[in-house]
Amino acid sequence: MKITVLVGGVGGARFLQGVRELLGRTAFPAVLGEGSEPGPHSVTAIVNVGDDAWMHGVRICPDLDTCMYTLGGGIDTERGWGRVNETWHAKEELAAYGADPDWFGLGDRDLATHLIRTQMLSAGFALSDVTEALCRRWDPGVRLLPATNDRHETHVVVNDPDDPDTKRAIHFQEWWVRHRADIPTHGFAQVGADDPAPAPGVLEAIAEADIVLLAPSNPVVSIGAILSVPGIRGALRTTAAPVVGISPVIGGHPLRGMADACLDVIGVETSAEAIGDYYGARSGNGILDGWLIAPEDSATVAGVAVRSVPLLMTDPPTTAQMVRDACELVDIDV
Ligand code: FO1
Repeated sequence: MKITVLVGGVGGARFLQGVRELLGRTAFPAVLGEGSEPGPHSVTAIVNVGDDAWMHGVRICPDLDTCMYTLGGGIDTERGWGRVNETWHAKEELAAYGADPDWFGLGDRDLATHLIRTQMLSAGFALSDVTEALCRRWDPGVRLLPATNDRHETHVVVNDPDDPDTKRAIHFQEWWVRHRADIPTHGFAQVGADDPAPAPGVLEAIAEADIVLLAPSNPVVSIGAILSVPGIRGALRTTAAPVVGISPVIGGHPLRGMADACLDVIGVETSAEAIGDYYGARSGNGILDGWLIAPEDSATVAGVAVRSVPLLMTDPPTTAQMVRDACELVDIDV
């Protein structure tokens, strides 16, 4: 069976743990760890790169790294990002030099990942090649594909903190980490390459899947940023595979992260129904066939089969049940 999952950061990584729990380690040679036997199934994660940023001269890919570290056992589970047993000496030394930004948590162990990635990118390797190389160490057991190899950063239009009468765009990381989304915000825009293309394998992973899942990630800056890569939305609308989304809210609230702040910016209510409508039905001009919502919520989405199941990802077996529920909803045997 082939499952393709669109994922962002923390929620997406947790969800992938459930997919791997259900289907086993994936047979892609590049991600097979020493001695791990290929299973009969394959799992491909199409990972958001809108959070990616250049900082202190290195390229940081938060969602790819969160998925890689989480599935590889290196994540700090408290923070949900970065490495466990981390130290912050480089960050402290950079701050001592007055180097900006001083608000971003650049960990010493994490820095090694960014140095390797930056060296490989500088040598001309594509981000998908870099990710495959890094995954040889971490052995996530699923294939991690960047949505695009091109620069396609999420920037945020805000009131200029120094001059409220003017607007300016800041990088998503500054909005998210420095300001905690707590400044007047007008919108999001993707910044980078003029014509970003899906990374190699992305469109095929959507077209050849038995089922495509939208992880319970941020609908705007994670799933939305993936959908903004030309070609991906069209591939979702035309694939023979059913497309099932998992609601990122429980009781009308996101578990963590600031999906509600992002949804407010684009004028979408933070509810399972409004997010389902935002994604829309494939029979309309949207991308969903199915929509899993939590028992605490209710939703009617025209043209979309809605089912209410527990959505709290407390551990991989529980999350695996959510994946089974998604498959059952669209009559896919797993
Ligand atoms: N999130 C924070 O809230 N504070 C940080 O200092 C921070 C540093 C950081 C470093 C590397 C990395 O891969 C992720 C990091 N994140 C941090 C998370 C990052 O902002 C993600 O983009 C968000 O969590 C959204 O997925």
